[in-house]
Amino acid sequence: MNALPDDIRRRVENHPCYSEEAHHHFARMHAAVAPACNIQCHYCNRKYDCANESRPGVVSELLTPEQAVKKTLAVAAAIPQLSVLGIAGPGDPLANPERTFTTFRLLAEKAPDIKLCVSTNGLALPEHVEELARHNIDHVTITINCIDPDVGEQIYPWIFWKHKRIRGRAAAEILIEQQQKGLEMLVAKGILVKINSVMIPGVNDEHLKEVSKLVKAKGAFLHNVMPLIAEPEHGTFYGVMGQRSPTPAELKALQDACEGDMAMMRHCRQCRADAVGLLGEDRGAEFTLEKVEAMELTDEFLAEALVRRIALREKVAAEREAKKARAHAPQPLTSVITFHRPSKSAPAGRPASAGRPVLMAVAAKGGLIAEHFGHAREFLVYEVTGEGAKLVGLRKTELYCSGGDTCGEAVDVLGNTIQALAGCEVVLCAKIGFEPWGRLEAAGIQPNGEHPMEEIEPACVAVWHEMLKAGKLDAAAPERKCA
Ligand code: CLF
Ligand code: SF4
Repeated sequence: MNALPDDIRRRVENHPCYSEEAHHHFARMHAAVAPACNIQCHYCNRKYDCANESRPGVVSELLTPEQAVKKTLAVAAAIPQLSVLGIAGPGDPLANPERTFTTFRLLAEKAPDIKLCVSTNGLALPEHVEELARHNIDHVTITINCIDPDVGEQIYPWIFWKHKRIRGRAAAEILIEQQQKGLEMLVAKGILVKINSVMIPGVNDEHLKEVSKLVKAKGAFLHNVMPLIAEPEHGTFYGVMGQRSPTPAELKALQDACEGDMAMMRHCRQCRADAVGLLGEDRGAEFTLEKVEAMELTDEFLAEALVRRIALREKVAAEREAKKARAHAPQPLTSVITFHRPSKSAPAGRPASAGRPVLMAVAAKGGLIAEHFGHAREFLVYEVTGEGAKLVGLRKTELYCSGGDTCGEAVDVLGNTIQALAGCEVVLCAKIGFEPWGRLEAAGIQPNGEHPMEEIEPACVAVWHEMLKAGKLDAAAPERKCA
């Protein structure tokens, strides 16, 4: 993510979606209280539910506001990293205003330290901006996929507007107008606005560059371009029609192109509307309605939980300060790496940036290289140069190793994991077994287990310098062999 102005950085520093750094330390949960939607998107089918499916619009249980608040308090007691309650569906929160705002009001009474967040398609946004501000909602996401109705009519078959169903271009025109008006009103109120856009190849991919420029000009501070998820089994229009999703390389190219204009979010996990936990680590199954209903949450218990959350936030703040101090401390002459500064270890007469950028995949946990290769469900992808390492994406994988009896069946899953890492030249992890090491090497990806429990960015830069010294960065990135 680009550097944010200080005042905004302070407002988002504990929000796992709005701050890339925060997502290593803080958790969010979604309360699935909003069943109805006032539009139809061609990529949505809210009926489909699979516990392994991570996609907006998907939930296992719909909650009443009271149930949602009890669940949030139970989660906040068990997961002290919880800093945000978001309402993101399964329909549109502002098409269910009563349920949405009742949830926010009840939670603010019981746990005022939890930030409130809402994600909307924007159709009903202008009429609710006042109420959002009244409820102290400081973070609003609007999904904006287009600013041209000709593009919009290919994404939205209809909207429900003023008691009527409106179709085609006219529907897209109204939706776009409402989204833009809502954005302007939120910015005027000082509410932080993030824009989510779904990249749909051949439909709005090129167009999203214009969207990015316009929303930035209007005061949105962060843009999250997400890949379309479309599989026939989801039963969505795009899934059934065979509309393809973008490749990781296409997504990165578009995000890079938009980045010239505004800060880009690169760590989105495209959460379910009932997601719970750190991004990328869904713990929803621990907090089913049945389990939550059986819990007794006394005032004393909740007060102790609040103390734990505050202690954790103070600890994270102190760790971040220490990390910042380390990054700015003078480096010994023998130092091998510097982060975000030119390296003193680059060969004489050659600037540290002489080599080309390298994509490195990292099996991460809590901002460290702390995950075993075989246990990683996702890899963060960094673009690394001599000056620093920048998060540019995320690759989800099936779990390669679940231990015990399944080990013998894991070969194809490993092949899929290697496919998912396409374009990466190095994979850093805490530990890796003999077989995956060999398969990765054969596919042209260098495994590296030499930086366990180290901070990600400095370790990546150190590996980059080793590659530079070994003369591996003189030529273009090698063609990947088949996994
Ligand atoms: Fe939820 Fe969205 Fe708030 Fe986050 S999710 S309402 S801003 S608390 Fe975050 Fe999930 Fe991506 Fe959304 S990772 S899908 S951006
Ligand atoms: Fe589905 Fe959200 Fe689109 Fe409504 S706005 S149709 S819930 S993706």
